[in-house]
Amino acid sequence: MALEVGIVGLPGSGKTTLFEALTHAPASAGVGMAPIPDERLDALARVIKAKKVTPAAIRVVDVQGTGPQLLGNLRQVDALLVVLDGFSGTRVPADDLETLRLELLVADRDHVERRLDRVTKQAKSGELKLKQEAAELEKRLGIKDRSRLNDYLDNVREIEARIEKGREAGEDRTDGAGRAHRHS
Ligand SMILES: Nc1nc2c(ncn2[C@@H]2O[C@H](COP(=O)(O)OP(=O)(O)OP(=O)(O)O)[C@@H](O)[C@H]2O)c(=O)[nH]1
Ligand SMILES: [Mg+2]
Repeated sequence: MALEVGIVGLPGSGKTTLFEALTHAPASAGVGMAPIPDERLDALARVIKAKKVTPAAIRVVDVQGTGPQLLGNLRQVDALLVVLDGFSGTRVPADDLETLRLELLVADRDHVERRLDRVTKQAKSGELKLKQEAAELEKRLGIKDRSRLNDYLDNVREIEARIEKGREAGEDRTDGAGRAHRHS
């Protein structure tokens, strides 16, 4: 089974463009193989006069969606390849990376919470293994996330403040009808 890499990134960051460049598969495929260049292979093929040369390949997935939905589509891949928009001049790539990390974090939390919910119900049967799993999940949610959750909340507040500021700036540029221009 080939190594599988999932391409992730914010909407419009260039995921599909990279997917097509790597796999030469159409965007509609969503999954493709990216051959791994290896000059030794060509040299070997010449020596043994191989009729068919099959390079090793990585399976590449153009992952759709963001948020919890994103994580569901990601769970089976071996590695993530993050694409950030550094070409348009309209984004701050470091900020986009932070946003993406937060989305993954929140999606992870949701996943653990849902699993905990289920296991807690099942653990009422008294099965030790399930009780242990529930305790483990609780620990992860509580300890591992509490400090991160504060970071997350700080970030949310900061983003909200930034949006609010942008809105105020936008309201200065109203048209004749008094509507604010939208910048998208
Ligand atoms: N100049 C430039 N344009 C790019 C680059 N990568 C992507 N684009 C353009 O940016 C736009 C969005 O690229 P996509 O590859 O569709 O982005 P995406 O992340 O797949 O978008 P969604 O699937 O909608 O989230 C397209 O018009 C691309 O042609 C790049 O490296 N340089
Ligand atoms: Mg795309």
